[in-house]
Amino acid sequence: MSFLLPALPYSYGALAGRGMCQETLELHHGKHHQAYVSALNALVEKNEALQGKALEQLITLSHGRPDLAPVFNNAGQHWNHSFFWQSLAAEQGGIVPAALARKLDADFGGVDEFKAQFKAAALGQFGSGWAWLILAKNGRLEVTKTPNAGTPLATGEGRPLLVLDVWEHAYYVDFRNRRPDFTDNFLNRLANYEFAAANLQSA
Ligand code: MN3
Repeated sequence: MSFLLPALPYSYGALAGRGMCQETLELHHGKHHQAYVSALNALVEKNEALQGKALEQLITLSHGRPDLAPVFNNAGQHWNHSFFWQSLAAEQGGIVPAALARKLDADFGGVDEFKAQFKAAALGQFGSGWAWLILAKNGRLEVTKTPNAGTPLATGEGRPLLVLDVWEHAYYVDFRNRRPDFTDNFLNRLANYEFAAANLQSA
């Protein structure tokens, strides 16, 4: 059994009016994400010990193993991108549900303070990577960042609630080199805080 590229939960053009054009999604989902899935399938096919494992298992077993770095990179990228598509709202983005807003108030001192920390993480990630809102093991919401294909699933630092891809391929078509504008646009117009709230609810 091989891994499949998940369909986007919206059309390629659905986010065009909110800072993520059709070309970005066609390239990012149809080319970049597909390439990670195809590479992962090829690696698993060549290594019997990896066969029949769930994606999350492949991530945890390959984490920190230099001999399995390509497996970690492609499995992590597949998981992170699948989670990222859901972190973008199909219609109205950037609206924080009341229950999540209360938790953000409690743990960050307010929604704006959360956004400031998230933006600092997104900009502070040198080179490629990801910015995350997670539910940490101590029960508090935290912002974190991971390089390249890194994911909180591997580090065990908490449960992912929302993610932003800060690889250049995520924003270069729409924002050129302006990662700060891309991040603001995500936080205020694209982020699916309903998805984050549902993840928090089920945690
Ligand atoms: Mn990407």
